[in-house]
This record gives sequence, C-alpha cells and structure tokens, in this order.
Amino acid sequence: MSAPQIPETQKAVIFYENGGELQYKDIPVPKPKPNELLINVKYSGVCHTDLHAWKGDWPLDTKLPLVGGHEGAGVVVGMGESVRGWKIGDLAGIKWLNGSCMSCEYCEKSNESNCPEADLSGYTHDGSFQQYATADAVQAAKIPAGTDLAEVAPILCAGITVYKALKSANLQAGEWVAISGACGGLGSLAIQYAKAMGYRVLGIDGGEEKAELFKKLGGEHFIDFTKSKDVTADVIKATNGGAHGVINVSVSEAAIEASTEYCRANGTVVLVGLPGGAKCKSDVFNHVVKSISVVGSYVGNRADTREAIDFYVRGLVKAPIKIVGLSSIPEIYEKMERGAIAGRYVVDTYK
Ligand code: 8ID
Ligand code: ZN
Ligand code: ZN
Repeated sequence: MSAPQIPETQKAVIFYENGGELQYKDIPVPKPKPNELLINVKYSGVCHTDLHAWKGDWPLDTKLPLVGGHEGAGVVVGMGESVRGWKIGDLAGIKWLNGSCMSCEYCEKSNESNCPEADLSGYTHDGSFQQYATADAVQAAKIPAGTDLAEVAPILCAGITVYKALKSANLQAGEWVAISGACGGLGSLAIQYAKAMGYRVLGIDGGEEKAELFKKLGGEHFIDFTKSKDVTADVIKATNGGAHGVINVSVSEAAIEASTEYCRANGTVVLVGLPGGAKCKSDVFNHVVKSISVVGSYVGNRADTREAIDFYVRGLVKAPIKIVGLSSIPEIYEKMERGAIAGRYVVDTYK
C-alpha cells in the first residue's frame, strides 16, 4: 500500500478549560512518537467519561487544552520507527489506556490500567474527537479487517469495561446479574455480554425508551427507578433473594448504595460508574452477615480487549448506536447529563 497523504491540519473538538467552550475547529495533525501509531479516526463513541473529563469533576487533572474521546476506530496511516506488529492500512482502536510504562509491578502482571504512569486517551493524551490521533502501538486495539468501524467503536471502552466487570463478578451460568444504569452506553452492552456469558439479566434504569431498549436487547426483568417505590425490594423479589452479582454503571451514589442491599448473600457488587466525589456506603451489618464482596473494576487489559472485540465480531453483542457529526459533541453532553441517552452516540469525524 502506498503511503497515505496526511494533511497538516484536521477537524477536532477541543476545549481550553474544564467546563469551557467545546470548540469545533481546525488544529494541527499530531506527529507519532517513536512508539506510536498515527490513526486516521473514522468514528468515535462518546462515553460518559468524556463528559467527566470536560467538566473536570474527578480528583485527577486533565491535560489542557484537551481533545477528548477514547472509543476511536480508524485506520493506521503512520507510525514511529520503533513500532512493531502493525502495518499501514491496519484497522486500529484508540482505548482509554493509551499507554503505560510496561515495567512496573502492575504492568508486569497485565494490570496496565493500574500503572502509576498510565497515559489516558481523552484525558492526559489528546483522544479520538479528531480525525488523526496517536496511540501507543502496544496498547492500541487490533481490529480485524472488514469490521464496521462505527459499530465497533463503543466496544473500545464500554464493551471492554463491562466485559471485564462481568468477569470480576465471578458468576456462574444461570445466576442473576443486576445492571444498574442498564440502558446507557455501558449498560446496553453489559446486558448483551451478560446474556452471552449465560447469566440472567435484571436491569435498572429510568423511562419508557430505556424499558423498551432493555427488552429489545434481550434483558429478562426491568425495574424503572423513576417509578419503583422500593428498588431494593423489587430486585430481591424478582431474583428470589437478591442478585448474585451487580454491575454498577449508573452515575448515582444512591444507586450504588442500594446495590449493596439487594446483592444476594455471598454475591459481588462491582463498582464501575464514577459519579464525582461519591462514596460507596455499605451498611456494615448487612455487608458482614451477607458476606458480600464490593470490588472496583477499571477498563480491561489487552486480553480483555481482544476477547471483548471477539464477542462483537462473532455477532454476540452490538451496541445500539446513533451516528451524528463530530460537531454535535456539546448537544450529546447536554443529553448525557440528563441521563437521556438510550444506548451510545457515535460521532463521524468527517461530519
Ligand atoms: O473503567 C471504568 N470503571 C469505566 C469505564 C467507562 C466508563 C467507568 N465509566 C464510567 C463513566 O465515567 C460513567 O461514570 O461509567 C459511568 C457510565 O458511563 P456511560 O455508560 O457512558 O454513561 P451513560 O450512557 O450516561 O449511562 C448512565 C446510565 O445510568 C442511568 C442513566 O439513566 C443512564 O442510562 N442512571 C442514572 I444517571 N441514575 C440511575 C439510577 N439511580 C440510573 N440507572 C439506575 N438508577
Ligand atoms: Zn469510556
Ligand atoms: Zn506500569
């Protein structure tokens, strides 16, 4: 393949201060470092983490100015001189974990997301809300040739994250998993991975559109938290004693607290959603007497990435996406803040 033409400038959505104006404008195309790929991003999913990064509501500073985005799917158009295992024209994905040191204790054990030097796409490293982005060649996701880039984009954060979170719940086939925040970006994929892994799926979210989506994606029992008088009692009743595992992907401290109450004895509560400043409150008597485990789960490693993509390629999971132009990021954030998105928005970087 002949070397692709790479322009000097490109379209991006960039902000200069947290919570400041999201500007859709021309910026320079970045140059890959020796270890990096240059990826022509075609599509990017929009994750709630991008909204946290823009608002700056986490106790970790973002780089500024910042180009957000970490569910980027595109084509390799360039690379630094030390890159191995990639060629021009390969399909590649930009994940939250852009790169890590690869030599600390955590990296050594394949827990690279816990690396103290983790470089994060759309947070400490300009991400996928631009037409050309750089990614460490070791961490960039390998996407099989012929894959639909718009559909695979949400797998690159939401898919990997919920797949790993489900593994962390240590469930057996036939057991109940409750997904709190079931019909947002992460939740709508969690329903499908959970089904494919053999679990019974209970979903909690709000509103008619979400209730319908839950059914369409194959969920078994839905609880509308905007209508239920007692979510905890409803979950315990529907699951005949509580969910064996809970995947918390809502952005709600109260929902996390409730999950410790409706988790079944000996079950596992998995914390995934990251409401700013939230604490996980778990009643100690309940926690001990029911012997529950509360664990955190943070994206996934390279093996989780490969496996999560494989579920998509095999047709077992498919994110319910709406494709809009890159310039629509401000409107997407506004809807996301209201919890009004069923499924995932994906932006076309050329619109
Ligand atoms: O690695 C990680 N741990 C990781 C990876 C990716 C994303 C964590 N996250 C975090 C994000 O930063 C965010 O805090 O997971 C959270 C969810 O991300 P998302 O799925 O991209 O967000 P969304 O599409 O807005 O979905 C959130 C859903 O939660 C529902 C909303 O209605 C929406 O459908 N929800 C809310 I807000 N409050 C709820 C409640 N009390 C609720 N559902 C049930 N009960
Ligand atoms: Zn994300
Ligand atoms: Zn490391």
